[in-house]
Amino acid sequence: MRFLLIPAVVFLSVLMSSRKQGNANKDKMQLYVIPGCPFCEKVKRFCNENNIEYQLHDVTNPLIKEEMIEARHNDKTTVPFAVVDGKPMDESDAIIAYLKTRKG
Ligand SMILES: N[C@@H](CCC(=O)N[C@@H](CS)C(=O)NCC(=O)O)C(=O)O
Repeated sequence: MRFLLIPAVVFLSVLMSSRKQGNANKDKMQLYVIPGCPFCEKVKRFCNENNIEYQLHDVTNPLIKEEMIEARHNDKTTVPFAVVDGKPMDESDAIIAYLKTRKG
């Protein structure tokens, strides 16, 4: 019986920790960028200076670009594009303005 119990406990704790990780990533701001884009850099700099976590996605990868187009529900392809608190947002100044409102 003990032989079954230990692997079961290990399996469950790994499962729980991977779920926590999944939720953390979902809550994190998702930031779609292209390398060298000054507007993207502005948003990244603001986040870095204010300890706001984000997950970067490079839309020079066609699959990532497709994912961004699906997420934003409009015809725009400009970056930066972000999903913050579940909300799709574009325009660097608008993204920063929104982040300022949730800093508390
Ligand atoms: N006003 C926008 C400008 C964004 C912008 O022009 N981004 C360029 C890259 S630096 C872009 O996405 N160009 C590709 C395109 O227009 O599809 C902002 O502040 O976010």
